[in-house]
Amino acid sequence: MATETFEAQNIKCGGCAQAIRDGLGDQPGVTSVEVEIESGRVTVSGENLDRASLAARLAELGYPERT
Ligand SMILES: [Cu+2]
Repeated sequence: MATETFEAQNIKCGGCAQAIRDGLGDQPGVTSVEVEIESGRVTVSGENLDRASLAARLAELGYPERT
């Protein structure tokens, strides 16, 4: 089991967290997604995770990584 952590922008509420759980949860290898609303931290767990494509998906959902 591996994890990838992202510091994302624009996470404001439970709806955002749910959109991220849904939007990343169906990506290849992903088994769980945790979202901390206050910090904007997103932790993805799974096998053979592709960090770049997860980051791209997060951005596509409207929550790009902080630069
Ligand atoms: Cu929201």
